[in-house]
Amino acid sequence: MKNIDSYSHVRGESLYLDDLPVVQGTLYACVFGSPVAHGHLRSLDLTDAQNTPGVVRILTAHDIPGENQIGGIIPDEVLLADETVDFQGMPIALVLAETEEIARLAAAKIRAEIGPLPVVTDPREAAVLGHLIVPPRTFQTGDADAAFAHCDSIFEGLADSGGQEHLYLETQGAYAVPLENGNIRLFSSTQGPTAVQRAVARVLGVGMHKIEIDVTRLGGGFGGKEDGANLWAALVALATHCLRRPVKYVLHRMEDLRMTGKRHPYSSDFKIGLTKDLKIRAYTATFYQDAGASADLSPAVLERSLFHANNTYFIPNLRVTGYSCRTNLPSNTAFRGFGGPQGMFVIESAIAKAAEELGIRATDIQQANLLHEGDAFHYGQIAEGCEAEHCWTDAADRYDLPRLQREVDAFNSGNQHHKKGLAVMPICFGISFTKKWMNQASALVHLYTDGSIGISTGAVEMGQCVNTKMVQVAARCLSVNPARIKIETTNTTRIANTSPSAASATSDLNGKALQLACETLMERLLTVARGKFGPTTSLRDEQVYQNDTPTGLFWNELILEAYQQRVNLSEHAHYATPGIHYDPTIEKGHPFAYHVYGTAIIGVTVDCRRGTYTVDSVKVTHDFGQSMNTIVDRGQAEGAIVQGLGWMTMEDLRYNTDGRLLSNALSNYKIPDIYSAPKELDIHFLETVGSEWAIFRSKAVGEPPLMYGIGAYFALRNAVRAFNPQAELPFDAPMTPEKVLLGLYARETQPSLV
Ligand code: LUZ
Ligand code: MOS
Repeated sequence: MKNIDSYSHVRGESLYLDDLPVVQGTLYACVFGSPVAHGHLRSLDLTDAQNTPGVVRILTAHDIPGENQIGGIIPDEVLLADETVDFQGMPIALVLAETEEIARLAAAKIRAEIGPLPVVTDPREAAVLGHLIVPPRTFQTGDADAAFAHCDSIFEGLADSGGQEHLYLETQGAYAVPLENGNIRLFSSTQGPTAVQRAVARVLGVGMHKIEIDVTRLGGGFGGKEDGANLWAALVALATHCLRRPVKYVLHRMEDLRMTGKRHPYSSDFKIGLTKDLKIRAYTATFYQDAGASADLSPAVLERSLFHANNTYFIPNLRVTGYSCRTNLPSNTAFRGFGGPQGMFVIESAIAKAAEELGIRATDIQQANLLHEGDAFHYGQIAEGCEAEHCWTDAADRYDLPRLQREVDAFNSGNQHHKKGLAVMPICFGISFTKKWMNQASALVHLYTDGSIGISTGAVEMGQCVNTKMVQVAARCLSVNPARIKIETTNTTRIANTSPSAASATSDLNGKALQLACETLMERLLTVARGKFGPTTSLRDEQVYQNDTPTGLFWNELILEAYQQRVNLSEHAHYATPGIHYDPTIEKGHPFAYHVYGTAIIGVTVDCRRGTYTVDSVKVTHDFGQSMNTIVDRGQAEGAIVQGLGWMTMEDLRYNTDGRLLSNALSNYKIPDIYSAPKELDIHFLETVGSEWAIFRSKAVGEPPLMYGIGAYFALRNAVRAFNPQAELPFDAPMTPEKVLLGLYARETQPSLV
């Protein structure tokens, strides 16, 4: 089944936040953000801004009736700065005007007097100063220190990975409309409608029941709108509360780039110990996470880095520690992979370092250490339905890895100015929110008397086609034509207490809830049908069957019959993932419903005169389980791979030491376009049974394939080393063409340049 939105997308008729018709009297908001990254807010001069014709009001922290606080995990994030400013762009005041242009013009006229404080932009520096968001956490198994003594070789090093801008096509925004009795209806571009509802209620000092959040769809989220949407929604809601007028704010791209948090940059230390037969006997790592100015989701992101520190390898003695470091940058936040990719980059760096020093291929170490069925992860969970080796061998055989390696070697001996590199990237990603309580969802189904169907779930459509999958679930469970089904907007009055659409788990959680609701309705309908035709009656393809004989009683008539018998034709169902648990006091448990596995082989070619490169091919064997929609799942995998490649190769997020974003526009922050996408992208759907905790055994797909992109970093490294075997390259992603060029000529030509 194709994306149910494709028709309206292509015609430009799909409604995003900025397409919603605005109500008469709507005001437009614009934030005045801090011009400096850290300081005491002494005074504000609003006079010129206030005197601008068309400006209705300017709000500051003093106008907040409830709590000036939107921090989710830790209350360390004010809505509007009051005493200090903690990052450049931090909202200080909100201008409300008759037009968007006037609001922006007036915001530019605000002056703030700010007493400077020291600016920290480096997580290791923050750690030394003791600026931690939460106390450090350590996950361990076995005894790494003792095990190093029994290793035949030990390698240590540093591995840094950069941040990443979400670059959702649709920027952040919200639109609040006042209702009667102080109630507010709020349209938000959010992955987490309930998170927005909670933040707004808190800031306004009202009950959550007075705030209704409605979401049609998002033009992308990628994690940036899991918590990141709360701020903008709370700002417009505050304005609507104060002025009793509708208020809208959709960020301009450059505002969004400057003021919103991104993927967390990490700086890490590692130490890896191997035996002669290349088994990883011991591994330790310390992660310094750049959390930015407030906690946001950083501790949870760090937790996932610790969970995925072993990637897909069995390591009997492992100790990993994570520091979440407070810096003066916009608060970094969820981003597809949620810390997993950062943790995996470090172990892959450690393996690459070991391979380089031992003069062997990294694949020899990778393959020797793959997880097997029944192995314990360092957090105690046992690998069940483990497809790590299955994926590896399928990819190696299917794409003939030895031949690919020979071809690269042959090319490199025959070419001086171009070098090829190859890397294999196996992945393993745990599916479930690592906070147990977040693993729940609900769904509401109405069967209307004409046989049409309305479904609501807590899932937010953000381009991942979850709505298509929800229609598939309902159509399959009710055995009806999908054309009968309308999927409603995601709305907190229909579906309360939603978890954000995140963690790759949206289809699983909401799909299972929807399945339960449909199954209950089906039982009720069958009871009606059996009353007519006896106990062997069934319902399929919109018709009632007696044994295997069609009865001629169709769906529409059955629904009407049920209605006339006063049967309840609506059902609300709730699903909570069974079997998961975790004890943070010992850092052990069974946090994930299941794991997703896969292996990618990545090939690149470097132009050794320019440092530029192309990704020639990405060849993948991926464990989708029993995919319920191969078109959608392939699209998710392709998109994630290209996004992962971007993070590892070209997306160079830079702040200066004053905390100012230098890569502040699409002219200086480059993401992959069609020319930098792999020339060849093969994805093989491995045949597996899937997991019973996945909806229809169709495994979660949103995040896991992003981590294949990590392979591109190591493929490039191999190509550079083919040209310059002496190059001592730091593990410092992204591998931009500039870094490639410096690596190609490290040592050899540097003296002659001086
Ligand atoms: N969000 C979250 C996530 O709140 N918890 C998670 O474990 C998670 N994992 C991946 C992506 N988003
Ligand atoms: Mo996410 S990183 O919002 O699944």
